Amino acid sequence: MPPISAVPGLPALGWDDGWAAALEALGDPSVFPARVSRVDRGICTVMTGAAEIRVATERAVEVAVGDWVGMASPLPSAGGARARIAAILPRRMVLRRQADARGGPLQVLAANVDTVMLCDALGGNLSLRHLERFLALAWQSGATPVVVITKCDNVAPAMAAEVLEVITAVADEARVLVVSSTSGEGIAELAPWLVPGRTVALLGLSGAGKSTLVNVLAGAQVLATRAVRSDGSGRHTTTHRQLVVLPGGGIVIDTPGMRALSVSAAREGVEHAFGDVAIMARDCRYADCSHSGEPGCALQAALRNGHLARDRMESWLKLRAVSPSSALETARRQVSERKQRKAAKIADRRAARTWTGRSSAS
Ligand SMILES: Nc1nc2c(ncn2[C@@H]2O[C@H](COP(=O)(O)OP(=O)(O)OP(=O)(O)O)[C@@H](O)[C@H]2O)c(=O)[nH]1
Ligand SMILES: [Mg+2]
Ligand SMILES: [Zn+2]
Repeated sequence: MPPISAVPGLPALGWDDGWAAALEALGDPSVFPARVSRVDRGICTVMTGAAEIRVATERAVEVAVGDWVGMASPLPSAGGARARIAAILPRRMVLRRQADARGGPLQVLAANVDTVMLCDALGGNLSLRHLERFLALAWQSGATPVVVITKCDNVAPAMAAEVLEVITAVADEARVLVVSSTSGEGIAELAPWLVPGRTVALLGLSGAGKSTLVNVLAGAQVLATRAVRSDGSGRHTTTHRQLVVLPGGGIVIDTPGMRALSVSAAREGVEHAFGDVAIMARDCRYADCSHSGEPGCALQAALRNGHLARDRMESWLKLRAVSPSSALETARRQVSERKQRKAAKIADRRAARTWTGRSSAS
């Protein structure tokens, strides 16, 4: 296999004035910048713009693929080999997920990502539920999600069009594209996100075709790929996250296919992915409605009159249940509840007054 990326120069890696200022703020002019392209246990690969070097990592500093780091100058005689990570520049964003559904520790997937491409394969194990969770993860991170339905050569065009329609409805504001790495169909439509200096992370189940897509974009076999099993499930071919600089500009991060889909979905992220359900829930009589049988529950009403599918409501509830309920979140909710109660009281009083007014007038 050829090297992952030719020496690309700092701007092609996403270096800009903001990062330069962050580096300067470290106050050590001998420190030089590099971007982390791969992390392994105890060691990582960084790109300096002039070279790709392997450096040891200390357990205390948790670097992520996509991080910009300040490197302590090596001795000139060491030829870069002894360079060491002096600091991680403050991250603009992090993509994280919960390692398990019961709310385990948050795992950092990548840092400083502009776009998250959620890959799901046609003719494979494409699942709306998974997609919704990935969307929640992406919205929560602050990156722009784009849904990429892969392997469209696997199905008839009419089928692909139908899936596109359904997924577009689920994806809310996120763009949905249909591509094939085999036929090349739709690949050109990815161009708006693959621009010099911008970083795209590919996420999705194992076997979705993420690494194959990167190879097509890179125009070379830079990453290993492997056929899926007969049941359509992947073989977890990719085992580490890898940042690749594309020859045409643009930076992509390939990630290992996910197993556990539990997502650290901040409430905001969840509500973005389930916009319609969240909007319906605003009509519940009680602000803290659990939607499990309270009087005046808008979701239960929507279920009864067929405006909401039960499985969609259940996955929405499940996602909310795994949301980290931060103190801030709780406080915000309490304030909004108090406001609502106050508004209701005022409305009640006003209604009572109007009513008495009317009755005395008649
Ligand atoms: N028919 C068809 N097969 C594809 C396409 N893209 C990928 N594949 C095949 O799907 C299989 C899995 O592709 P990978 O790229 O390894 O999938 P991945 O998402 O990287 O999987 P993990 O690394 O396990 O997460 C391989 O056999 C690919 O050749 C496509 O557009 N059409
Ligand atoms: Mg892969
Ligand atoms: Zn309710």
